[in-house]
Amino acid sequence: MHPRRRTATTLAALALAGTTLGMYAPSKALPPLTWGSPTPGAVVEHGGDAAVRVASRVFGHSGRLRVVMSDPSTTVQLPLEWMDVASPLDVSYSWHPVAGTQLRMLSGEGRLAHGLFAPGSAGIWRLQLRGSDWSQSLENLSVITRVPFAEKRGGYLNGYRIGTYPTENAPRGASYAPPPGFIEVTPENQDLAVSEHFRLRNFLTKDQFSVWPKYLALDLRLIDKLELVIQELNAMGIRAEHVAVMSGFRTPAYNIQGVGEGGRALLSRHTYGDASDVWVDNDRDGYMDDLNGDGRRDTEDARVMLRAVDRVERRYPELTGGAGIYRDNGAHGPFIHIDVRGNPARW
Ligand SMILES: [Ca+2]
Ligand SMILES: [Ca+2]
Repeated sequence: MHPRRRTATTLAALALAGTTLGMYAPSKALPPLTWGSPTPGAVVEHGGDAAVRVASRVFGHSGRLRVVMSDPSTTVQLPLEWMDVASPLDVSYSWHPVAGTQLRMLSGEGRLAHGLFAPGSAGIWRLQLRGSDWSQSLENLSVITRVPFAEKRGGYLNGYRIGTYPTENAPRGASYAPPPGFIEVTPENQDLAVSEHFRLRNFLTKDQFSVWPKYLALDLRLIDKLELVIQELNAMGIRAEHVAVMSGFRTPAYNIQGVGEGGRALLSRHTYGDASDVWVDNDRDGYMDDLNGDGRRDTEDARVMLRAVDRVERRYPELTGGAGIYRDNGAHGPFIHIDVRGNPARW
């Protein structure tokens, strides 16, 4: 037995030298590797002692994210902190499908010394790590491998209508370039928690109700921001336990139905999976709650949420985006649009 000790090493330093690491997604600008305090719930036990834990920043600024996004067969952005492991390079890993994911191939394992690579097919996975005399499953975090955007054919992906992005032939890297891929959502995995308060199905386009699987573009920065808004509201003394999502991801095919007369933008952030129309709905009656306590439920309550958005953006400029107040009409109650487009916009 090796003596118990704490090695301040990471998978990043050991196996992913030279690659960028950070929260959300590989394509984003990333902060330097830091040692944050552990997020409650982030430590995973194995027989009483955790051998490894996921770096707290994986759980977002809010500490409430529960998934990591990746693409098949690519390096997973998952910095690990070793607690009591003499030589993490000897650790092997395996991916275990969860929530209805089909195991389509046998590429779901490897050695960390070669890097941590995502499974070769789309799905939702749990990571298990194994040393010479221990193993540990990361139960509180799922890794989602997306279906690559290139698998969309003629506006459809596996029978699900997505439509066409106006920028599909534009240069890559632009903020309005198409999303890198789509989450495959099935009846079995639609309730997967992407964070403490939100599930995959909350963000699905509201059409093609009988078509499965469905496909979803989702930017985890949006989820992190929504969780931070909930935290900020509670810090302001306004109870926020449940936030209803009226609209999250909208396929281009669905979105274009409301362009012009419907007031939607052709390049709506909703089609990129980084926008949402939401309200606080603690009583779950489908209508904005009275957040300012004036006995009415109207745009003033949405403005309370806007104040929380402003405060979140001041603290985390990288989550800056659009926010707009909408009044009730015959089809919906008052709500606020929140996105993470990268530049400030208010309406
Ligand atoms: Ca309500
Ligand atoms: Ca009110």
